Amino acid sequence: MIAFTPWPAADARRYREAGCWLGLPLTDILERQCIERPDGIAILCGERALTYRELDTRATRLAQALARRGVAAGDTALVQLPNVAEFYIVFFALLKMGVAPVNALFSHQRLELTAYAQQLQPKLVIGAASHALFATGEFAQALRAEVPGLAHVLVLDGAEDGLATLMDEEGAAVAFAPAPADQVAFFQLSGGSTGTPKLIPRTHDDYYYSVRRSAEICRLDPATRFLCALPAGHNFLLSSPGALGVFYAGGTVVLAPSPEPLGCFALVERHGVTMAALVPSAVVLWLQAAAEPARRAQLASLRLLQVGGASFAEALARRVPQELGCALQQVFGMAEGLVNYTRLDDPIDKVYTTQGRPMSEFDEVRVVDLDGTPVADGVEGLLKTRGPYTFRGYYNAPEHNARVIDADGFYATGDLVRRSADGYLTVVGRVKDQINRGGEKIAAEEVENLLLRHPGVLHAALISVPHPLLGEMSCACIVPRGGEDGELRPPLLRKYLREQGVAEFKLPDRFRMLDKLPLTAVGKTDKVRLRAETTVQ
Ligand code: J2J
Repeated sequence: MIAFTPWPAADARRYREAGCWLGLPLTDILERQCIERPDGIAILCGERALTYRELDTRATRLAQALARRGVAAGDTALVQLPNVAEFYIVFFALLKMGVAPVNALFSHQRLELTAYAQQLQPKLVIGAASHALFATGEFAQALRAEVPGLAHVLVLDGAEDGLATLMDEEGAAVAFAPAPADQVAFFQLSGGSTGTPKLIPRTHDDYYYSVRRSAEICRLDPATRFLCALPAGHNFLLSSPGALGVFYAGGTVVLAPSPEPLGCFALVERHGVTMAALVPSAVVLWLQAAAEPARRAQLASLRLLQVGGASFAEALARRVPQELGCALQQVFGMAEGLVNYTRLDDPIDKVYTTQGRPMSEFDEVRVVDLDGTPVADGVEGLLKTRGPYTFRGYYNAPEHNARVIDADGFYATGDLVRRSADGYLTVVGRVKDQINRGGEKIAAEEVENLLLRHPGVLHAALISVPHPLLGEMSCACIVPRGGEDGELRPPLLRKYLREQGVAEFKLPDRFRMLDKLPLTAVGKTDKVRLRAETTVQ
């Protein structure tokens, strides 16, 4: 079994007795639909439609093919797939056999995937030939050096050892079972604020609860047609209520490669999409596109737009119902657990001005000052939380866990919020060293460490600066080692970072050369001052 920090026994008992934890694996979601509506359409992907039965059959076949090759319960897998039906087939296949995957984002590159592989030591890697990393066998070969136990690399649409072959393989049936419900089902990705990307173990029990509760809050039913236009593996799109919530309700997931409005609007019209989930920067693009009446008309079936992942300006929120013709729901969540929703019957001003309240009555929220003392309602403070679907520790990261999980098991989210008397949260900022670039999270330290490897860089600090569309973008403040250096021109620095294999969205949008970095009293880089002094056009 995979090691993780469990909930204390008393809490676990409470969550079970209250019916939060049912003792069922996530694969129950699929099994239910195979009985209730096997011919219902689970997934629409390009020209392909997959019924629940087909989804289940393909997942089972893949699981058997993998089991015949020695992949077994307790193993882990590193998966990187774009928004295609195979994402869910693979996910369920692995869960069925007790193999815990981590779903890397498609935008991730060599550095991120290698970091995940080093931590998880996967038996199996699944990628797509449409990604440069898996277009040739080179990266797979390099991974094998890092991961001695890596036995199989499967590439979707690849030349050999294709995933498709395995999903179609006939052979002797092999017995397998999901991990026990109170054990790790899979790993979520942390947005991160440290040098190394962290992994979040999620159990069947805790994740399934968040999925059911989310589906209930969003009133999903078999008629729901959900547009998944952000990365399918992201917690928002998987569980808030995301595709798993939609499958739980017997609805249909419509896959889109990106939130780009023209493609999405066509899918909404073609498939009668009723619900979509977006980050704020994508909403801006949708609003622009919908200004044209013919385009707006394409959205006629859309009833609910969920917006989350980054701060959503009230002025934009107010435009959604009017200009897109659907209800708005704000979602403030995190892969570590806690998810807040505005409710569908909330007074409209709450929907415009808050990021909702916790989904569960068992979510515990503390808003505290820098000393950890609770602040009064309405006063800005740090958000800490624990509950039936909030993790108790990152995978294999005791030192970091000691910093972010307190003695009572509360997770310090790093978000600055205000809580109203009725429990609604408004996100006002953050204390974690992270840049939220249109919903994509960048751990400043990770990029700083890469910059510091450059021979011409003495000091580096990555900060956020405002961006009209993304909300924030990143600016690297650099102290050169030896005065003006042609090697430090932005295109060269970006090239340098790219060559190190980091995801494109982490490349600094701006660079600023400084003689020295401002320091705080304790000698750390004073990022507050740095941000205040940095103006970008
Ligand atoms: C401001 N900041 C927000 C919001 C997340 C649902 C929705 C989003 C995520 C997600 C998720 C925000 N307003 N509405 O997992 O299930 C910032 C906060 C938070 C961090 C978490 C879900 N919604 N944020 O975004 O793990 O800073 O999850 O702590 O990617 O995003 O990022 P992530």
